[in-house]
Amino acid sequence: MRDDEDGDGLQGERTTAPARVIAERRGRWLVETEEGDRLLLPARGRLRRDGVSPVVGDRVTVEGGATIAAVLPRGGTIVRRHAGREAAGQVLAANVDVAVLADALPTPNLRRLERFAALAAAGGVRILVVLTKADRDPDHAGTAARVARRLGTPDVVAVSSLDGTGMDALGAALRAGTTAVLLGPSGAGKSTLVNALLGDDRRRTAPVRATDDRGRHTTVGRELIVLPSGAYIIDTPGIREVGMWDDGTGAAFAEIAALATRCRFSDCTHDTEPGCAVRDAVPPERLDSWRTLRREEAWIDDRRAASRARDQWGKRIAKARRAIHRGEPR
Ligand SMILES: Nc1nc2c(ncn2[C@@H]2O[C@H](COP(=O)(O)OP(=O)(O)OP(=O)(O)O)[C@@H](O)[C@H]2O)c(=O)[nH]1
Ligand SMILES: [Mg+2]
Ligand SMILES: [Zn+2]
Repeated sequence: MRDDEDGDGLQGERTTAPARVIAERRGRWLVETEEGDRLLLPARGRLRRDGVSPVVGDRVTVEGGATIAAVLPRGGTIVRRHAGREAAGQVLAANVDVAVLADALPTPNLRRLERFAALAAAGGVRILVVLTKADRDPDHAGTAARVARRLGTPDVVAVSSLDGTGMDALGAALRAGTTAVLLGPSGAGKSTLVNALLGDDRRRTAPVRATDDRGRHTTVGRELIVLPSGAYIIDTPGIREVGMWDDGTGAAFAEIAALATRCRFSDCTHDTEPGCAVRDAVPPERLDSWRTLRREEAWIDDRRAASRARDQWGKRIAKARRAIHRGEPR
């Protein structure tokens, strides 16, 4: 904390204190102060207008114990394309050190994991793939190894909240002070995992549908939970589909970027060009995922650029109108 943010010494001024956002509840935010007090507070209108509404994980300053006055600069973020709005990003969680990508054994969805990995990379967040329900897959170690190879990361663990498989490895990855966010589809067992880490049944969980193994969207809001180890974990509602926002494929598919430097053409698309160093070295499904995500990133880049241009244009028109009103020469 900077000295000037500590209002304690300034008599007569309203005091400001640092706090962390735990959850959002109907336009208010549950924050925890450094003293461990929990307050449900509104945020200043300015914050919300400027598009920096607090999100779970944010570090904020609270003024007079009554309002969130500022959101401090964010570290790692998870940002997805807004599901309803045109060319808008939605910050799901802030100040995240590690994204725990949860997907259930015996058939984790590799494409979804690759997409979440790119989303995390875009926000500067490292990943830990957690394959849940290991008790349902006798070859969970083999599956984990396959996933690790495909995603090009050593950080894959198979866990079971039921029989305790892999829970030590997961616990060790969540050190005191670390903030993790759980990302994965409904029914993957995210909340069950949080309960197992907590050692109690605080988070509500529900059985998946027997017909198709899908979850019932049991968790409805994001919430930051303090684990006994001193790590923080953000439980989230299941997301099956998520749109890219910032570019993350460069980092999430680092092996492709590295190989591409040896392609004959610098703008090689690794498709049919001669002298391509990528095409035969990367599994076709992996290259396919990369292509899909790259295309999506390029598309959203265009949309964002167009939206910025429209904003600029709108501002110029508004300015010209004001000038006319005042009778100024144009
Ligand atoms: N066999 C087995 N079942 C599990 C395991 N972990 C969770 N489940 C079951 O999976 C179902 C869904 O678990 P939840 O924890 O509610 O799933 P979730 O990912 O939080 O789902 P949402 O909140 O809807 O996103 C429950 O019936 C759990 O008992 C596990 O390790 N093994
Ligand atoms: Mg849940
Ligand atoms: Zn190539």
